[in-house]
Amino acid sequence: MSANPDDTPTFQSPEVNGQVPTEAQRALDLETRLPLTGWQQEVSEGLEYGLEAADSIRDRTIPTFSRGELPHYAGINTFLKAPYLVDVREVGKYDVAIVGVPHDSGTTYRPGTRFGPQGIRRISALYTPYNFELGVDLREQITLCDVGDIFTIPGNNEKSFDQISKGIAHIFSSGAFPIILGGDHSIGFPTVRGVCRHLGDKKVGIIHFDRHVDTQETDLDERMHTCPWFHATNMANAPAKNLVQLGIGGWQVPRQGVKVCRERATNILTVTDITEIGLDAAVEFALERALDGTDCVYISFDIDCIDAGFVPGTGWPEPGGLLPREALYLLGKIVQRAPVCGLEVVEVSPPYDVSDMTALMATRVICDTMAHLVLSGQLPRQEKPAYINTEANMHVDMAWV
Ligand SMILES: [Mn+2]
Repeated sequence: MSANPDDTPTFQSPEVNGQVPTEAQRALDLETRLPLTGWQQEVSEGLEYGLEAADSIRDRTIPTFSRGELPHYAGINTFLKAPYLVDVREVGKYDVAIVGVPHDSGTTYRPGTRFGPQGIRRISALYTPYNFELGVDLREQITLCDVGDIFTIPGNNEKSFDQISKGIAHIFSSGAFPIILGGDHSIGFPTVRGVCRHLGDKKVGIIHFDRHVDTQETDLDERMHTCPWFHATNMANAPAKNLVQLGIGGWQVPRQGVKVCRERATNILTVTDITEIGLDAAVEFALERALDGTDCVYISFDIDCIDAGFVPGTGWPEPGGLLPREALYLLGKIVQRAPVCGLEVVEVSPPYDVSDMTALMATRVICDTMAHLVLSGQLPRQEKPAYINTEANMHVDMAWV
């Protein structure tokens, strides 16, 4: 081998059976194994309900009225253009249910997350149901519905919390995997309360991606978006020792919340911790602690865990957060190895967004989670997970005034 004259390192690709064993090569192979049944059904329904195209259209899979994925800029935007489920009593027939929680009365600085569900649904129209590297096609592999939004009560956190807990309990107990589009982070308490109502004596660990601890009892005299984990970890089904907080740090962490983290011994990693111990070690840290004595894991993903430069459309942007690919790597590895019982993505505020990029990041988090649930065999649902108790216990949380 002759030396490179200008000292530029030369890349030598290792070959196995004449092929370069890259992720890209693997992805090319994986695609051949995916069926096209769902796509063919979408085409035939499109032609039936949307009429065959005008005579000049050569591609005869195209209907006159757009009735599916294509074109991406057309149509009525549910999440990923999934069917809108009018009768929520039917939700248990689906593997995954998307639900919006348009609530921002818990916001203490920039409002606007009440438009989060709409913003996420709108930009989700950009996505296909297929991911190249993962070799997953959601249209072919799971059933997905969008149940629309919870009827929240503007200006009243407590009444909204009661609505949210009732709605999430309904979806969770049906067996459909709940994916919640926030909304500010105050909804983290009532969403987890909805799950806990149907856990019986089982327990849930919470993995919380955020720049903020969100553990103080009250903020501005109410249970605001800085407070969900104080109240969630008061429930016996959601012990504080199983709360894992990833990406915490900066100039917006209230000292009264820090005191609660110390007292309750929650499990915190800063961005520096994560980058210094490495992403795989951070995944081990999270799984070990969230799964210690619990039966399932709930993921609460605050979009502001990612560096503010990537997610300007949020309530309390804080520079110095995770890079998108770091956050997606952590999330993917965690979902692959934990029994996940639900996901919420919160703090997307479209009025402050730029080019829909914050809402797009939320869409990415949701689609990646679904794909990793497929790859780990958690979806499609074979049967209702054993940690779900059909009976509702309405007394999982203590009275609070
Ligand atoms: Mn936050």
